[in-house]
Parts: sequence; C-alpha cells; structure tokens
Amino acid sequence: MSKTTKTIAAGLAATALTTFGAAAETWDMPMAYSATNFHSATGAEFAACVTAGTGGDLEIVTHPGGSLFAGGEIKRAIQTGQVNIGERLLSGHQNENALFGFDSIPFLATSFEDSEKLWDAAKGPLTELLAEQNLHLLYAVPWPAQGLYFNKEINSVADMAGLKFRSYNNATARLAELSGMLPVQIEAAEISQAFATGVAESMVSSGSTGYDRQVWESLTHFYEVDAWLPRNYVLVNAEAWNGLEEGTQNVINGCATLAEYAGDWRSVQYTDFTLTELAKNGMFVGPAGDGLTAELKEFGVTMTNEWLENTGDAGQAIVDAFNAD
Ligand code: PCA
Repeated sequence: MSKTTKTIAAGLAATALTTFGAAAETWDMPMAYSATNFHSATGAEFAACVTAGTGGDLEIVTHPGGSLFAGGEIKRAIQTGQVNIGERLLSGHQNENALFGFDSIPFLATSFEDSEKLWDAAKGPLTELLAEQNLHLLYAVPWPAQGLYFNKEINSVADMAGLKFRSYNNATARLAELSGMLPVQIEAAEISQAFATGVAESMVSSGSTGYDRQVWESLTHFYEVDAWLPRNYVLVNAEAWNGLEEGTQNVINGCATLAEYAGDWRSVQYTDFTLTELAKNGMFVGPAGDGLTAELKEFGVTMTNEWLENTGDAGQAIVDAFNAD
C-alpha cells in the first residue's frame, strides 16, 4: 500500500467507527441443554435478534449442550467475566443462597399459570440478589412441570427404596433422600449415558428432558406428578451490561422480551408433544397413583417448611405475595 492509500484507508476506517459506533464485539453464550431443546432454540433466536438488531455491532454466539461450560460452571463463568452472557438453571445454586430454589418447591406452583404468578412474586428479590453477585437478569423461561421417571412400575414411596436417583439441584437431591433413594448429581447432557450404564435408574424432570435425551432407551415409566416448574435464566455480567451503550441495551431488552414470550409459549407446546413422544417410544406415561401422590405431597409440606426456614422473611414474603395474588 502506498502512503496515500494507507492514509485514505485509515480515514475510512475511522469514519466507519464514528458512523457505526463501537467496533463489533462477540459474546459467547454458554447453554447447558441440547441444541434441539426449546430453551436452546429460544436462546439461538435471542442471539440472532441481538446480532441483527445491533447491525452486527454485538454478535451473540450460543454454545448449547454444555460445550463451552457445563451447566454447573456457567453462573461463575458469567460472574467472573470469563463470558459475558449465558443461561443457567439457578435452582442449581441453592446451596449458595436458598432463595435460588424458590422455583423448585414441590407442589407450591404446579401449572404454567401458577409458575408465572410465583415468578412475579420472586422476580424483584431475585434480581436484587443477582445484582449483588455482579449479574444482570435478562429473561427467564420455565421448564414443563416435573414428573418422575423410573425403570419399573412404582406405586408407593416404599417401591423407590434404594434406587439410584439422578438429581439436578438440592431440591431433587432432598426429594431422593426423603424417598429413601440415593441421589447422584448429573448434568442433563450426561444422563443418557448414566441411565444406559446404570449409574442412575430414576429422576425427576420434565417430558422435555426425557425426550431430548431419549430416556426410553433405558427407562420405562413417567409419572406426571406436576411437582414444580423450575426456570432457566439468561444472565449477563453486570459490568459488561453497564458498559454497553443505551441503544444496545434497548435492543437486548427488546430481544429478551420476545425470547421470554416465545420461550413460555414453546414450553407449553412442548409439554404435550414430548409426553406423546415418550409414550410413542414405548414408555408408560400417566398420573401417579393416589397413594404415591399423597406420600409425595407430604414431602412437599416438609420441603416447603425447610425452604421457609432457610430463607426466613425473604422466602416468606415471596410465598405470601404468591398466595395473595
Ligand atoms: N430438565 C432439566 C431441569 C428441569 C427439566 O425439566 C434437567 O433435567 O436437567
């Protein structure tokens, strides 16, 4: 390049920067669940929306299936700025702060409608708690209602004794303990193998995860217990968020609102679809018997009380606001 060409090129580059704002940036977005899962599909659309909406100034690239960070590592990765954005099941961090488990209390909110009400009650305190941890909340989407998977017919808690139970947070591990099962924490991305090799023989989850991981290859029964609807949360490193121009923040907020709406809708649609698929692939799919249901509801009372003891006034305020609505 001649000196004159170089000067012109530098001038053009400077004009491009002033015209289009800051230089383009890429944010990697780790997600724990398989690419075909509805949360991951929603996240991919959210990322494309931000990339298009900012004219490519901010490109978000999703990494589903735990390929960049496993589920359990995602929250810390965002907090510490290893990545600027990611999706995480926050109830997996109940041991850090019991409030994170508000969405995994058995039989408190058991329908999409109640899950929304509970979220309305919890959103304020949860957003504050996240802010204290250098995290900015963008959107949250519920999983379908949680039911019980087994490799045999189960009619009572006594039938569950000694089973190896795959857990994904404290509440699921506690449910296993109360039922006399042996909890083993395993990421959703790893469960097909865990069931195939006998490391786990049962779990509580949605039809969605059973379908995503084709659990009919190892398991036989799904009981629609409708125990709770845990949420996935899309979080941004607060410093990265605060460093964005207002216009970029506005685009992200718009895309997040769309994503939450689309995700909620997909979760509802996915419920029937995935339960039908489990049955088509040979599994028993149906409600738990009355005896088992009654026993599980007692565990629900115990676990609600334990959660309220652990969270004190903050937890009580959420439950009260939920009940008052
Ligand atoms: N699937 C996730 C969490 C809740 C759900 O339905 C899992 O099993 O890991």
